[in-house]
Amino acid sequence: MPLPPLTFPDRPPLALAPTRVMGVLNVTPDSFSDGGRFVAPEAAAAHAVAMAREGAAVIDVGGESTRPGAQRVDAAAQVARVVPVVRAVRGALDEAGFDGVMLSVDTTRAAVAEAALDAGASMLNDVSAGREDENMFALAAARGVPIVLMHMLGEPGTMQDAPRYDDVVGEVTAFLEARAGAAEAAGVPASQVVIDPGIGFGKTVAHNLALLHALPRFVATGRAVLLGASRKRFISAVWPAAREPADRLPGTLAVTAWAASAGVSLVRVHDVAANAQAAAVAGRVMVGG
Ligand code: HH2
Repeated sequence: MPLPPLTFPDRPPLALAPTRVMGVLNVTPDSFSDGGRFVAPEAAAAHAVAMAREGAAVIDVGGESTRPGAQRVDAAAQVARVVPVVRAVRGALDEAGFDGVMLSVDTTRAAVAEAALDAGASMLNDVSAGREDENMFALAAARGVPIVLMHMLGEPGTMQDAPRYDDVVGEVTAFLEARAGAAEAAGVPASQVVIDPGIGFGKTVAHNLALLHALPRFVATGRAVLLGASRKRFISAVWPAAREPADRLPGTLAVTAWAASAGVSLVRVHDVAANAQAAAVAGRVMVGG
């Protein structure tokens, strides 16, 4: 039975349970996993509809890769990539009866976010948590849309150069609480703020595993939590045979099942059908019925 559409009601974020799936749609030439495959709006729209059929509640469209060492993409180039795709995807989803599936835009630039909202997006995903563009929170507040705030140590270009923490879970929690507070101070309701520990963003394998272990602590903050672990490199550190991103689905599913048991609201993934099934079964096992 399909889950009802994802909503961000004006009540405690934990009302987002059970865990929903956000499907990744990168319109970039260089993303680590799906780079170059969905740049054309028609290809992007077909893939988005397929992900909606597979159970995605949100489709996350991004025009800038944030993989370690990636080159930055300016706002105008992101708008040129993202806007035609958002428009085509929104139209195709509505036509296929998936008007309840949300589109989010993965950007740190308010100009890109605003253009995407105008084209049919209804959620923001900011991996800089509002630090790169001070207009991001005001935009989320003015448009009444949810915003994901992610932790990153440093910048994509250099973030994997020997990241250091004294207490990774404590520091990431404190950062996210401070950024969520800044968003609220700018007028974003608490129910519209989603926090994300930022797996792989300025973290060693040990840091990533500690953060994943601590997912219940992030959920216990009372905020909605998003997790992006799909096909990421720490999986191949645990299981070296999973060398390429496409080899890492079983490890991804293990994390998704754990995240669903821990009460995470959204998992951002490349393989929607498999992750939706894993999240649904783990969630039902967790509640015992
Ligand atoms: N991870 C990536 C991109 N955006 N956003 C959030 N909120 N959380 C994440 O963990 C996250 C994210 C990296 O994955 P991907 O989009 O597949 O790759 P690339 O950055 O190379 O486009």
